Amino acid sequence: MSSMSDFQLQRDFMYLFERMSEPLGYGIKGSGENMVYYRSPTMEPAMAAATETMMGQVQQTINIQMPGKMPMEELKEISKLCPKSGLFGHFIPNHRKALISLRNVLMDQNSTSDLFNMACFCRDNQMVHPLLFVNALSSCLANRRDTKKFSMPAFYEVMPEIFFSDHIMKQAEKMARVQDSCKNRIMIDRNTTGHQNDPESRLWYFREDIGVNSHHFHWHVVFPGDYGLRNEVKRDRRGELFYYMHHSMISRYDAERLCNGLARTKLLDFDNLVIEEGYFGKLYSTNAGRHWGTRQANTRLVNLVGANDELLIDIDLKVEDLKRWRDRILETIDTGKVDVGDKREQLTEDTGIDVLGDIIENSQDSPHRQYYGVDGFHNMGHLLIAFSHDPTGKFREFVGPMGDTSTAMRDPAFYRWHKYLDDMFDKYKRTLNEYKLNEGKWALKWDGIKIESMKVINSNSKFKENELSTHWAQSDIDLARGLDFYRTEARNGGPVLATFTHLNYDVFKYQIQITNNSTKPVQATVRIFMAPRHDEHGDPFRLTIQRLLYFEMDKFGTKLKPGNNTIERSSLDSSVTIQMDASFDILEKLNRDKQRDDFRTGDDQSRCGCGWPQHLLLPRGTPFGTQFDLFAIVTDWEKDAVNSRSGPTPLKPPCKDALSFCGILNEKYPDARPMGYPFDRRPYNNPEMAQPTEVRNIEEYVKFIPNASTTKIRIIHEADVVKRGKQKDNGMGMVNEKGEVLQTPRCSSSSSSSSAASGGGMKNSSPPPPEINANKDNRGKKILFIPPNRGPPNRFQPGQENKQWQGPSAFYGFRGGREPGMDELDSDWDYVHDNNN
Ligand SMILES: [Cu+2]
Repeated sequence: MSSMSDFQLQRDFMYLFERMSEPLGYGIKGSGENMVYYRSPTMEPAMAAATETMMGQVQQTINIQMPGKMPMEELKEISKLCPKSGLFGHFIPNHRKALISLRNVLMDQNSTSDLFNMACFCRDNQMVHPLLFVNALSSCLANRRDTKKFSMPAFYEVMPEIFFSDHIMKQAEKMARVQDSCKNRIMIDRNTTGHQNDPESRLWYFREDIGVNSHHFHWHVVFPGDYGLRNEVKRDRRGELFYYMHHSMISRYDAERLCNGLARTKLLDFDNLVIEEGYFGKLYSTNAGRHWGTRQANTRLVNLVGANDELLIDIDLKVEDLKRWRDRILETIDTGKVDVGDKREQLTEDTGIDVLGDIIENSQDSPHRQYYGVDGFHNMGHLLIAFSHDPTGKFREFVGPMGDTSTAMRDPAFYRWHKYLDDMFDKYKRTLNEYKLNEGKWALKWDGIKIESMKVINSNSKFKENELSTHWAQSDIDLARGLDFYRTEARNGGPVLATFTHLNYDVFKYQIQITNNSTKPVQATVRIFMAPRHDEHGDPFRLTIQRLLYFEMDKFGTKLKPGNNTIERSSLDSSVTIQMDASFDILEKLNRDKQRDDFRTGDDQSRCGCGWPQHLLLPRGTPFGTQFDLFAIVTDWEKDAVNSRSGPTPLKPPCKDALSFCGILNEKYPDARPMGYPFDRRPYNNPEMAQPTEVRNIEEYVKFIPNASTTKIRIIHEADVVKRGKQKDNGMGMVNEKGEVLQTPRCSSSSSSSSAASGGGMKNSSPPPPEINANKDNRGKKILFIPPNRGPPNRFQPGQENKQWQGPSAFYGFRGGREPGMDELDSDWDYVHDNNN
């Protein structure tokens, strides 16, 4: 039982993620009216006194108690396994052990307040690595029942140095020392990790997207490979989700590659073991005082034999081990028999993929961990690449980005490795019978239901039907929450804003006409996928190949009345995406509402942040348009429904996760069909052919399935950047409609026309603000902030009570509309598309 109110839960735990290297009692956490002071029993008197001087501003004090039982033995062991002075890597076996151990310490706490006190104690302990702590506590909060209403602040604000390169972080540190009114927005340049002439570096915006990387981090936090047995319920179908979530990343990445004129990802070549792509991430760990490892192009993967290095302790990983585990997994796939220790068991059609996912990741649910790879085939592949720059520890180099879930997707090698794993999963899927038109458990046809037509309508009215569009957009992030020890008196705790560029798309809606020829209303599930139509040579894909490139766009429930039905659904409601993670700032605003009106806090006010980033729902496309095949199939919800507590009218899940990739905490996965249905298996044979012949393409596929449909669409990429159109001074300078800076930030309320770059007009002795990068896009135009995916002008904004538009959604119904609190944040902003250049 939780003794904390929702408000208190959010407030007390949220700031444990702010400025991770500072002790809790040092200074003040939070901002504005949310400022809090953590009063710690172990605080040194001098530090406490220094903090007391700032106490005047603080309205709330949180008292920390010493935990009843100190976990000293565990912490000693943890610090041996994962020294605080190094880097933390999720895939390093010792670090995993440390993570399990710390997570167990936290999960074992009986009450929420015990958990709080223990978390505070561990956080400030000299033996606990900050990133290890973030991993353990967020995983604990995501999985405990009593903390399910807690919303995790955006991970890129908690640990910005994992998302932004060293020179940006250096600028931020300088800016943090400057008085608030004199701060400049830091412009984060695009693509700092590769030369524009290197074709592979075209994909920087995908691989280094903060949403992509925090999605991957978050997924592994929500689905830890080792979850212990304490206080929690096994996540339903987690092995299958491991397969499906990673498979989706690969198909999504391949779509992006094709749009950029690149061939689909090649899988890791196990024979010569050379990684063609190098990677220099420029990520710096303040904690370790070192950079993450880098890798030259054409690096050969060799045995890791760790010397007595602080990181390589106990790593003894041979290439031949990896090959042996691979062979055992492939043999399991070929024979359909899985080794469970003393005997072999048949893989079944229902659970085979789940077991295989557990085996390949080597999660706690693997039927035989020792046999299929002690520390995990998948994990060890990550590690082999992550240490390939210094495999014997000769140069005392640290782990590369492939060693941690929060950084791995930046590295092109990630996709090679996961393509290899995905190919193994597909080998298994190919051993299964194809879905038939009429027979079998998951037959494709649904008699009496017919999709008459399907189209997409772009909210940007300059585009035609079935034309979708993408563009660059810019968003702001507050780096100050992750900057330790840079709080000066002058700074007074204000934000250090940085602007980054990311891909975005114009919101669109699907419009699907469905006839129900029966006499009764029925419940249906609508599944929508998309795939590129042409391969890298410009030839149309055959469906046997293209099926692997279909990525899920949405999946939702709806009711079909007898006769004609028009289903409309916004792209913002997608079951695979979430909006940008909630920043500290947004969470503070939401939490203030909770404090004011405790009764209003429903489940839907909290969010977990697991899901593909909404702004990357669509691949980039090309200026002339890239063709994609959009596909929808309507299936019988009576059969899809899962026999769980949810029942036909599901309970609201505890947070707005992307259900397709994240499921629901403590519930069964809300769709009984295999994940990726129907493209996870070979296509059926064309009934019109005398010889068994698979249908050739998607048009032929839907021809025999009246309840499915396909439409050719184009994705057009506009090189314009969406920018703000209204004059507004938010203390960060004033801009006109063209986005030109009219007025630089005011310094100490003196001359308002002083130049920020020269630092003129400042009365105090703060250092002048550092040189800011040219804040221009490649056309030399000033580009400005919009909140992700909340503009451009949207003709059919969900949430505006247009019921027709929101679409019925009995199944995923709670996803309708936007997050609470977002509307008010939006109201200050206008959005324009600049088309005049
Ligand atoms: Cu992963």
